[in-house]
Amino acid sequence: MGTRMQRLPTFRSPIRGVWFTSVLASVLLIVLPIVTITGFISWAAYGPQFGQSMPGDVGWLRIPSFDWPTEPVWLYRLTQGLHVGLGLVMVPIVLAKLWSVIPKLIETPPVRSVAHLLERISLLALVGGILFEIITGVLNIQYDYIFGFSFYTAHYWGAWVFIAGFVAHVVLKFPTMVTALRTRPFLELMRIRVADTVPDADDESGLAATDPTPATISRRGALTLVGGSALFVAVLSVGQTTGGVLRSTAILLPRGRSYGNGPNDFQINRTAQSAGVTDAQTGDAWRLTVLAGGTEVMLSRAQLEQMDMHTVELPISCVEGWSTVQTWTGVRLRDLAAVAGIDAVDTGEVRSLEPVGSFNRVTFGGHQMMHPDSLLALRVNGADLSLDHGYPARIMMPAIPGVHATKWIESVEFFGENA
Ligand SMILES: Nc1nc2c(c(=O)[nH]1)N[C@H]1C(S)=C(S)[C@@H](COP(=O)(O)O)O[C@H]1N2
Ligand SMILES: [Mo]
Repeated sequence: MGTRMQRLPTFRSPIRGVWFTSVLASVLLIVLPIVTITGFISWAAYGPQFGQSMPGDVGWLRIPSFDWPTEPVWLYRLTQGLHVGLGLVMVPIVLAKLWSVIPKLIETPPVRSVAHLLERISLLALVGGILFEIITGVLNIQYDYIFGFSFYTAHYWGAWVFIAGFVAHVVLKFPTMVTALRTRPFLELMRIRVADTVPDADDESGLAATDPTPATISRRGALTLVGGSALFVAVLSVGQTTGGVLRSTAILLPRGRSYGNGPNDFQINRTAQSAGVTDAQTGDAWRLTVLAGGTEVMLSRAQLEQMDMHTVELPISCVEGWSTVQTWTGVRLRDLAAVAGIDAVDTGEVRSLEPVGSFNRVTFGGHQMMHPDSLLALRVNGADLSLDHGYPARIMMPAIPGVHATKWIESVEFFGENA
């Protein structure tokens, strides 16, 4: 007993223990892989094979690239909604889990053996990694690029640090978690009232308070509090996807709170003015340049309006977590390919009038360019696009990340065999 660490008063809650930690761990064991995998999916959706994922050069930590599908149209809306949404919802659970293991995190002596040192390093990667990912992720959806470094690069490498810590931790602790949940019946522990709440007698995890104070909350109360906080975060975020009256309640993802009017009343990511796109460029003098091989065709907006019009409902699914479904009308990109005299398209590149920025040009796969719902959109909800939503023309394609729905299109180029 002599070397037994004396616990600080804050670590004397009787609900602490391997069961409480394991319940939280079992939730995170499901949520964290979903958040992680959907994050990498987002990286893949940007098109690493076209050199436009961020970060671009990731060495051997590159996940296999594949053609990002066009179906279902809500695919990116789902994966990125899960990434940002669950990423926010898990925050109270992560904090509760950290609270429950604090005695372990600051245990003394900090290192007892080589095995223990490795475990400590994995914990550092795990805790440091997840906090870093949460902080950078939340800052990115809250503010415009406030980092002194690339958010994408930091968030990508931070994810790998987290994964290393997470995998090591799961390997080391999974049996403990399973045993804790198996040997202690969930409902029985949930039924214990505040007055009867004491640490489990047989808790050898080092997590339980050795010198507990009288309980001020039951295990059920604490888990309800954590679950309620997670639910509260979910309620505060859902307006980013539903729109309508809930829009003003979505206070956790407030980046770019600017909206258009009438049929154009939905979130504007970046206004024409801030993108440096002028009235002169988008006025009567505007021409769309369609390129394929040696062919170059210039089309005015009036000429585009003479072509076959198609109307389709498609979402804008922003990487920052908001999304909105609108009804778009315009010319099919495949019809533009035909105008330029090409029918077998390998890839295509669209370019914006916007002079700078990481996505003033985007490359798409042939399957995306030639999809019947892939449009050079001229109108939204029956009205002309507003300048801020991309007038005179923007890209709308099924299942793409919102960032690729390029506004103020200047040219569309097709690459393929007969081009
Ligand atoms: N030229 C250009 N196109 C752009 C952007 C931009 O900044 N410049 N932002 C993109 C991003 S990140 C999103 S989410 C959508 C948002 O479209 P909206 O502003 O019409 O809602 O446009 C995309 N197209
Ligand atoms: Mo976006």
